[in-house]
Amino acid sequence: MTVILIIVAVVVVLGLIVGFGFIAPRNRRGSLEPPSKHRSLVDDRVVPPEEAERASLVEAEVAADLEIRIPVEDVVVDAVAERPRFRDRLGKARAALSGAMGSIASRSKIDAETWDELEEALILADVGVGSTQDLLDHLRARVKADGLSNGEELLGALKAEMADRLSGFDRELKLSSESGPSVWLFVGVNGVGKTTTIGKVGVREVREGQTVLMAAGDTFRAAAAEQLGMWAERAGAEFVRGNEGGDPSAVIFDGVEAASARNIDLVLADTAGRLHNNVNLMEELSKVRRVADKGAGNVTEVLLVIDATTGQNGLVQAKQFTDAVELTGVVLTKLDGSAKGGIVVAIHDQLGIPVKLVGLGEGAEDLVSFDAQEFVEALFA
Ligand SMILES: Nc1nc2c(ncn2[C@@H]2O[C@H](COP(=O)(O)OP(=O)(O)O)[C@@H](O)[C@H]2O)c(=O)[nH]1
Ligand SMILES: [Mg+2]
Repeated sequence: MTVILIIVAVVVVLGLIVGFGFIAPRNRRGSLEPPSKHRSLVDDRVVPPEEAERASLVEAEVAADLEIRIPVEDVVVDAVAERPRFRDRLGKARAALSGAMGSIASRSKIDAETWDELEEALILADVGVGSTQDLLDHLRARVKADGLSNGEELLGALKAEMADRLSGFDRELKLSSESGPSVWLFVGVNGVGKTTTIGKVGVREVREGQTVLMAAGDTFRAAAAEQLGMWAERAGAEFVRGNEGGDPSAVIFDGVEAASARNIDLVLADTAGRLHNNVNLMEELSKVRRVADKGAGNVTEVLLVIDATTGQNGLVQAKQFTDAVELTGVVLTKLDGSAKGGIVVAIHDQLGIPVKLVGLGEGAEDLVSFDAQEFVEALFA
């Protein structure tokens, strides 16, 4: 009896040891999971205590397990609606043009009045005086050469000419082929939609398999960094911020270094549209551009964000920014609003820079790559 009891006791003890042996490593792996989807990677000098503590936790975790895991499968926006199409969102722009265009289309001959009406419609559609004159000169030549004789043919030629002026641009967003993270810098005046666009781009790039870090280079207000932090969380991107009023170049430099140390593919850098002191915004931006390229990263895109509803004013701003930083493309936001759309033609014509992305709303999905043909069709159809 005693022998049987001893055997049973030994079996139970062995069973416990074996069972524990299996469970323990599983627990250890579990403890390597990120504490949160969203991690702050800045050093202690620039973050509040609880964030610094979280950052140091992350540092320890990263040191123990160098692979950064971004929880793409948990991204909230994964399950949301389809991408919008120009046609569905350009209703207001189309309405602005359709009255005049309908009247021109119904004309049985092309006379001085037809030309006046067309000129007025293009100016009202925000094409701008310079580009409108240019378009009209071209159309006059076409009418003569091709013997166009009525309003409908004239509109056909206008559509073709607009599409032609928008074609032949490289609208691809570039990633660096060299080692180190690619940096996409977003510039533009206050309120145009820089931070929102970075959020949308981040969501899109993470979904396409890139690892992304967002750097809060708009240090003008703490709320700006918080807004970007929320987008980083939503996208499943890393996030670096600095102190309110801090040096934007330093924040972006830190972001690039953090991304490089962690093998992150892409840094999306936000910038301010205004400044605390009297330092010239354009000087600040050209410094940001230089510094962003200095470390381990490569700046492959400098995108000017323009609010389409500001019409020709957007073009004036664009010229100032072009002088300060070499722009690689334009993001045209709020084309879903009261924008007239003609600004797209003016940007390509006057600046020679392609519109690469278009904002068609405030949501994560409301960002589309620009398609010239689709745009012209949506504007007139
Ligand atoms: N309708 C619409 N609103 C937008 C779009 N992009 C941004 N916004 C809104 O514009 C406002 C300013 O955007 P924000 O990203 O903070 O501008 P920032 O100051 O340039 O960073 C916010 O209310 C955004 O939701 C867009 O494409 N369409
Ligand atoms: Mg902002």
